[in-house]
Amino acid sequence: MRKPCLITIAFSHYCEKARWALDRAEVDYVEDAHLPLFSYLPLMRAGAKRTAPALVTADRAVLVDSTDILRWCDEHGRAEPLFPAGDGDVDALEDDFDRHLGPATRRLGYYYLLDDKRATLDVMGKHGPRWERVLGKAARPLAAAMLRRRLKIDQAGAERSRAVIDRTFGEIGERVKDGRKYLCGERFTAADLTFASLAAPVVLPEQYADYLPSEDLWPPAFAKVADGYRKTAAGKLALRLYEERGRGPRAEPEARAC
Ligand SMILES: N[C@@H](CCC(=O)N[C@@H](CS)C(=O)NCC(=O)O)C(=O)O
Repeated sequence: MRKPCLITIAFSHYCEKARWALDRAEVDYVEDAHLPLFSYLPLMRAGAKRTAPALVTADRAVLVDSTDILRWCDEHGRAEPLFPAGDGDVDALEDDFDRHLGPATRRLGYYYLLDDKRATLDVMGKHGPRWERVLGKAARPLAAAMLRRRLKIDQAGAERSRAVIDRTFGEIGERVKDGRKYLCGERFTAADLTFASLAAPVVLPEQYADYLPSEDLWPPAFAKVADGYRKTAAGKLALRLYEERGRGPRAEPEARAC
């Protein structure tokens, strides 16, 4: 029987969200990791959409959205459900993070990193098939220009994204003021997992380091922004959730094309 296969852009925070859920649910899966843009071909071949992650299950069903993968983990995995029955708050928060926080942290991360050749090359060199890394490095300026256009990565976009992140972090700070352990009470849910993984590009958890440039290559302006977010109540929550997850730099998954 084939193992479920997760097609990813290795460092994407939406892919991190899916990986976290699969790991937590103790699903025995393989990861087919790619660089941005190079991910289109394997996704298309699998019958997915153009965005990663996509999960190809053992019976060849194709899940094309990270939230669907979390729900699949609830049905097929071994962990406590991420979406407890009847808790609409979890669904609403998860959806809000997906729609607003995720695009905002991605844009801000790219805004600081894409201009920095050494940091970008460092990230690109860590995962994915060798040929993609070689070609990706050669085509870096072109790929960066395409990403900038597609994701509207410019100063105005970065400012809009900062406003979204500030608003979300502010709301979370308010929510956890009462001392609750997790976003929806005393139990870890999809809201927590989604918040922490989608916040990762701006709080830079140690456990996500394998997908980030080495710390000595962080552009100073980016390090400063991240430092500010890490000090907020929401930033502290994201870092604590990562600590609880307890995964150090991840052992290279059993890489395979799906
Ligand atoms: N709603 C989707 C969003 C996934 C997403 O935006 N993935 C990005 C990587 S962070 C992607 O594959 N982008 C490629 C593209 O849009 O062309 C999910 O939750 O899975």
